[in-house]
Amino acid sequence: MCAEFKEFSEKDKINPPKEFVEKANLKSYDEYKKMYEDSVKNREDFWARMAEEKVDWFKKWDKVNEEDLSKGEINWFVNGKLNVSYNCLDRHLKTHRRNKAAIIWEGDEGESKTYTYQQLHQEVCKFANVLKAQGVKKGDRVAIYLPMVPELPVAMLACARIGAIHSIIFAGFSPDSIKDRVLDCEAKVIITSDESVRGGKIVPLKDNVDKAAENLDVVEKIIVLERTSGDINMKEGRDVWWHEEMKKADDKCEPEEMDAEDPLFILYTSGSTGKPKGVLHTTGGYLLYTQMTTEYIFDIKDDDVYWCTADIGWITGHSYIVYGPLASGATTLVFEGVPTYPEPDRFWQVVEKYKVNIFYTAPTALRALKKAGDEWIENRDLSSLRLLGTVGEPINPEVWSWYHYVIGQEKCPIVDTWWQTETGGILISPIPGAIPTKPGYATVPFFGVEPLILKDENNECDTNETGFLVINKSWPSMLRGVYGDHERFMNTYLKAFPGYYMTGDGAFVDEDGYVRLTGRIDDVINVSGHRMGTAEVESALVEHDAVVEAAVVGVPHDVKGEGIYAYCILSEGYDKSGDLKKDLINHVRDSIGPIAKPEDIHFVDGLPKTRSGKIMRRILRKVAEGETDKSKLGDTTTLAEPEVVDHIIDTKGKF
Ligand code: 7RM
Repeated sequence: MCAEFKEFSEKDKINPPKEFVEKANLKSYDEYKKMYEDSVKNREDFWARMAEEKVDWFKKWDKVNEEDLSKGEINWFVNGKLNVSYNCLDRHLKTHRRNKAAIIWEGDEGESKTYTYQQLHQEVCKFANVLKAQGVKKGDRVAIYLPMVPELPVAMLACARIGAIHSIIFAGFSPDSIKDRVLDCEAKVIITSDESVRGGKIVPLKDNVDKAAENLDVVEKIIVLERTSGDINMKEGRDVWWHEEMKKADDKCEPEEMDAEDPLFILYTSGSTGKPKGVLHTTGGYLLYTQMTTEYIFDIKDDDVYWCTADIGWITGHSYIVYGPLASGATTLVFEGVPTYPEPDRFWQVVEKYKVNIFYTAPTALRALKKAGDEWIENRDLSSLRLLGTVGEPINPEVWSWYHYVIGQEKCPIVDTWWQTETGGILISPIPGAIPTKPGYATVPFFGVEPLILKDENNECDTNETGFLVINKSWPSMLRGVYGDHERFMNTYLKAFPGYYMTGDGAFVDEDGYVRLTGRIDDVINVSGHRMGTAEVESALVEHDAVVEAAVVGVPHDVKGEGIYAYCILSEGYDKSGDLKKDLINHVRDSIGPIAKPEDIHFVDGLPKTRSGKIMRRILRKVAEGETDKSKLGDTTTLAEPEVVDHIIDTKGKF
């Protein structure tokens, strides 16, 4: 059963509904344009004005911006002093927001809890004192491996309060992935819970941390939150209970005076090569930019309930569940569950329960829910919704139309927000109320952001011509580096196009000046909106004794967007079999986490390589998609052994 609606073509422009425009922050394209032009022409004045208006500073900056991208040096609000937790909490206590809900928590089984700004402030101050008592000092790294519970934002804000740098590890990651991250940033404390509950399933978080922390000298303390009361080991002298330490903690804790460029957090993200990189974000610019984008793009009003369905373990949760909304004084919903448990109407039931006004999710969730059928929506009251958002991957126009008609009832603008872990906040998105939308288009740059589409180092693309999306100059929430690896920072982002930040995405600009993203141009696969590096999955495969060489590509998947397809060459003595396939798939899951699980493994005797030894993934991708016609695989003349291509086509679907 599917509601009748006109499917938009990609050329259609949809004006924001009148009722929305009336109350919107920005009401016309001209207003946007004027402000945008000012933001790029008078860059420093613009940001100075915003920083003064939006953020509370202990001491004002000496200079707005100082940078040299050729050296990877980026400074915003030089010598300015502030504290992020002060801005997210304390300052609201002096206003009408003191008793407003800061966080509404909805548990996996429908339990719920609300924290007002005042209560949240108290919890954060207490936990900040717990951290201090465990020996955490300004500049120390704290790893956080928690489910989606209110204590997660409490832990983040407590770190920010005392100047510790948090590094959140998504609670779906394996012990090996935890270990890599904890070692890379040398975290001396890990915060976790006994177990997590998600979609009715229990995951042994503390066990995973125990495995990761075995023989890890850097880790001095593990703070354990009780979530399920499941059976776990507590190591004498190392492990302490969250609730016991909280009982002893004072609820007064002065916020540490931080420099605008002091690190706020490290978040690991996948790239085309090697292990995940520790993306480093700092204090002043990040806070200002996430707060401002929250206010303009989500257009939050004081009595709105705002819900971003991402996990806080990813950047979307950092910026748009915690820091942006709380700095704005909004009510932010933290949801522990999944879209389809116990039934595929879980999201809509939560929207109905809390009368959610602003709803921000990922195309992968929308595809799954659209597929489940509209009967799951028909009996739900979604009339509170005012604005819808999407993030994580390109949204196909059919899904966009469904979102617009079936979920938004034609009265909610859709903001398709493009950004990355590295950008800290949204760089390209419609401003609802001011920018007519177009299915599939992220549309226009946010204030102060100057995107360009390049053909090569010296040439820009023409209208409608796809090229490399780069950003001219920095913006306040740009990453400041790759933790502990300046060279990698330079090589990955700043060397390819000198003077510009390279995003790794392809895009074009159409005749309306609207940006449309076309996908990654590197070897990064986007699985359900999560980034997976091909190199990471390949190294997990070759870790297994049965595999000598592996090549991984992304294949289209109707729910996940892209799925992982792995070609493997087996070691001597191993036979191609269905059991071995299963073994390898499980091995990848155990070594990285469930999101990295390949859809299929294809055993081959050779891989298509150029004479210089580079794997031609283009060919592997096409064969994985089902192409059997050799003439449609493009140029294969540079291959060292062209016969390999026939072999790969012949063995598809077999062992
Ligand atoms: C926020 C986030 C970043 C990559 C990025 C893109 C893709 C994200 C969109 C999108 C098309 C969008 N951070 N991406 N948003 N592609 N339209 N609106 O997702 O670091 O995890 O991923 O995701 O390829 O480079 S991320």
